[in-house]
Amino acid sequence: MSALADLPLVASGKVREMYDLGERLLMVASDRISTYDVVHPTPIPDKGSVLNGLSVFWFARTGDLVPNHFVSATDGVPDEVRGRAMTVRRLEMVPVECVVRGYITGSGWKDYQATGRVAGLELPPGLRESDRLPEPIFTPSTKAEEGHDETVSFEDAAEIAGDRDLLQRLRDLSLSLYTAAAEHAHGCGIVLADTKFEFGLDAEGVLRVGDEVLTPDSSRFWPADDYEPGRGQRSFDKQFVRDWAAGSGWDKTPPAPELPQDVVADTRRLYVEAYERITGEAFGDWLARVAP
Ligand code: PZK
Repeated sequence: MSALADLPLVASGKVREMYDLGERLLMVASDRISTYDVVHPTPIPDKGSVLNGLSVFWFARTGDLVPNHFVSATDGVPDEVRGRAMTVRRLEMVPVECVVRGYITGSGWKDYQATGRVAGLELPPGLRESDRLPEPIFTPSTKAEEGHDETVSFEDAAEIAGDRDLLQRLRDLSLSLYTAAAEHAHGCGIVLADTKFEFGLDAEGVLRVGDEVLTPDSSRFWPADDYEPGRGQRSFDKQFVRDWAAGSGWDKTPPAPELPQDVVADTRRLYVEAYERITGEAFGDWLARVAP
């Protein structure tokens, strides 16, 4: 098996990396955590394995609904990153972020308060922060040059994708994936408030969902037993980090501070709990299943 250090790095994000395996790509999730878009110097042990395990679970569970890029969590994965990596098919990515919102929060709540609309879609009057929407909405966004993604209308996204029919298919696939996942998560005591997908075309022209899917880094997970509209909700995974950061005096600009060991331990426990509630599998069984 090749060592990670010998593989060409093709892309890196704040908390993950992608390597060239020739015909396939290797996606590696790290244990790094960010709050307010800034990465902390302290890792959360097992976070990468939880996120990768969740993506693998959802790819398997939704593969008959929407084809995806997943190939293997074992074959071609270097020993040193087993658990937190997968091999995937190469895709030609569509440069549109496919956001689905089932609840009104974050930038969607800001836009709604200012205009009564999100992504050009008129929403009913009188919604409270975190309210469930009458039905899930597709609110595409584009990678802004700097900083945050910018929400755009369906028509603007169609223009960016260069193909209105393609964007219609992306919307339908995104809504199907979100609806199936939100229903499953609800049965596990987790509200899947919103999520983001990225799609691409494979060598045969088949449209597939790529990236990571339905993880706490690409979605908002809320504990269902705390859910109460009219206020912001606690994050399932980052509540301890955000609570600690709020009381720490950190002004949310880089560099992010080291996290205390009790915050690390509590946060690790929440990630593992999210994995176990959603998959119904002991987290240790996932690691054993992919161990070299
Ligand atoms: C691809 N990214 C985002 C950035 C990451 C991921 N299947 C694919 N084929 C070709 N390109 C990509 C994918 C996927 N998924 C994804 N950029 C390119 C990205 C940084 C780190 F792990």
